[in-house]
Amino acid sequence: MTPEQLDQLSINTIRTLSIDAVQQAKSGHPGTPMALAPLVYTLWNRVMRFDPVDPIWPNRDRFVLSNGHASMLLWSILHLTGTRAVNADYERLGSPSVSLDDIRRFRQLDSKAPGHPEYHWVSGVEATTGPLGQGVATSVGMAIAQKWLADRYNRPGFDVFDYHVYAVCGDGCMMEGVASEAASLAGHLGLDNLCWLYDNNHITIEGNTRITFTEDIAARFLGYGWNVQRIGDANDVDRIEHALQVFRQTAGRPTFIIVDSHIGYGSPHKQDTAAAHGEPLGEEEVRLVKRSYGWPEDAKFLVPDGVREHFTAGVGRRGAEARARWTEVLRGYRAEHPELATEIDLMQRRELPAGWDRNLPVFPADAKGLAGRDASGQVLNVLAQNVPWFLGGSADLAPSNKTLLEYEGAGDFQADSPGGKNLHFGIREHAMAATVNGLALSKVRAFGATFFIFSDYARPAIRLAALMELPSIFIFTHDAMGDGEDGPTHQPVEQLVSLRAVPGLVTLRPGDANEVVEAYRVVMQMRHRPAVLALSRQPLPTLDRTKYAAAAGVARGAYVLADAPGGKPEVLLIASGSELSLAVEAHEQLRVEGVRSRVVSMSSWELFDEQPDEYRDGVLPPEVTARVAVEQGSTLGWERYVGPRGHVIGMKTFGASAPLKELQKKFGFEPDRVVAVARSLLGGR
Ligand SMILES: Cc1ncc(C[n+]2csc(CCOP(=O)(O)OP(=O)(O)O)c2C)c(N)n1
Ligand SMILES: [Mg+2]
Repeated sequence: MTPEQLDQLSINTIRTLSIDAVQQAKSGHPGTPMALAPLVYTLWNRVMRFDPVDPIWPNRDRFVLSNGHASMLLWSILHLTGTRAVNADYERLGSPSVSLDDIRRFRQLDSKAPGHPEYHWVSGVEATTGPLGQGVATSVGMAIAQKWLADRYNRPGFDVFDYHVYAVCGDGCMMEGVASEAASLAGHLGLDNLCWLYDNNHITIEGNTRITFTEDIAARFLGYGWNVQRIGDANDVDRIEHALQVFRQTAGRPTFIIVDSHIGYGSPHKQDTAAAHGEPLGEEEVRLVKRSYGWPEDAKFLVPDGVREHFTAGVGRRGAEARARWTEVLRGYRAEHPELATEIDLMQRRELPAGWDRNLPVFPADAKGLAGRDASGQVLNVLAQNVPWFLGGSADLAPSNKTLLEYEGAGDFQADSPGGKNLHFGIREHAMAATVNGLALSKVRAFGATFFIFSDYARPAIRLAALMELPSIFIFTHDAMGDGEDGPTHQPVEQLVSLRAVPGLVTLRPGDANEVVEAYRVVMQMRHRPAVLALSRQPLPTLDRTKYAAAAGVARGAYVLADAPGGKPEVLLIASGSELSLAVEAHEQLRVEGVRSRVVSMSSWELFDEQPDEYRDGVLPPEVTARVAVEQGSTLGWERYVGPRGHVIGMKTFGASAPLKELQKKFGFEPDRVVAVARSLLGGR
């Protein structure tokens, strides 16, 4: 066979595997894999530095399939390249990442060929995609990470990090706002290591894009400051290879390649129609398509002889050589720069360096107190110095969120200063959150910040962080009604409970400055789950820890802060965040009045729920049914802790625009109210 014939055979193998898998599953998206097989083939087999034997080799090129519905492209390529599996402990297993059997069981329970690409489930998947736009936005974080890593770790003669980031996307991704934010940011930052390949097929689910999407997308990306190229024929592999070469030679700006393609390529009745997007072609049409490819019409899941070998000779050989060279480079690097090499090792395993928590502040008791955001700012500035690869920024609210890293040398991340640790996301919360995920996927420890109310704008990526089991950190200040006069547009109500509903995500709403420190201590040690920190805008009294229990209890989600004599309470006061000191005040008042109350500081439901029964029953004794929860957020869900005889002081409406004091009065967040509720639960005592 000629090399051209082998190319074609490999491309048609991707196509027919995709077609057969969708047909067998009776669901999925055949049309786009049929159209993009030549693109993905060329990128992987001719260009990418990826070693199938070690899909987590740190300097590999990254590939993100942002149009995740075309997942069969990825399953085909991971299978044909012989990509190996890796487990959660980063051990290379040697077994295939995606077997032919997995492809036969596309979209079935436990198959390594699920409906959409899932990081952490299938080795070789760089990011979970499916919610359109998220993949491309995440790729911007990966590109930022590469720039930062190169700046910190590369040394003359030692290019430890010089990889590229590729993302394939479709009309859907390009219509989503998150992609626009991310493209704007990438253009501003001049990320010339980033290449998006846009499948310009003019088709989405409802039909031709003439009904929805008619902008001049080339002009749009030129406006963002990207280099724009166009490939007029998605089947022209040489042209594709050339465009990718131009990308690698382009300095100072990201590359956007528009690829004109035909969805359902080769299907006599479905090519160029929405019918090719999201349903099986049908047995008869499958036969006709295979005929048009010159493929045996009745063969199913056929991988012809020579195809696997062709991938081994292409991406397999190139990847192995690149990794061997890199390993050699790292060997020399380890000798000359042992400390930096150790950092790279730790980072790859998501571990922390020795002394990561030294010099964390301890705040003395102070009735006037400190705002959660201010305590957080101090902690961040310590952590970022202790953990070199810990960085992040805010969506234009750093002065308010107190997330600025101000120590000498922290610096700003910009095109001409890629070693800076302060990221400036601009007013782009959607892209910020996805970018933080991209950084976390690159093993950089990253945080993003904004007001808690705008967590709604970051939510899709927060959800994906949880699904991907990434240690992304989301810092949200102005966590309740503390910004009183701004009014209900700025006052979160349902945000806490809705984030608590995200599986795997840890939310923490610390109640004073020392709890903020402990919250960060917990968060930093989480390797595989994201965290949300909800922090106050206004000062909160710093509790006297010689009188009350130590803030280290935060690690267990909830702990007994102040107790009744002999540890025998008759009423429980449970609170988080700004309401903690309120509960303490009520407790002191009740004590004077002879009522035995206990204050439980509950900053994290998730962490508390994970404690053994014994601990939980110790904190919330089942026999004590008089319970009051106080939190400036939706009351929804608190029943599980206060029980049927308890009472929740929380929000059932939006807030209002007024000074905080008046709002506290109006909505009942005052010690007297807590005392009154406690007493009424005790039968009016
Ligand atoms: C955020 C989001 N909204 C909607 C969907 C549902 N959806 C999946 S594919 C698709 C159409 C995508 O069109 P395009 O990107 O052009 O893909 P093509 O059909 O060309 O492969 C839609 C609306 C989704 N996956 N994510
Ligand atoms: Mg399309």
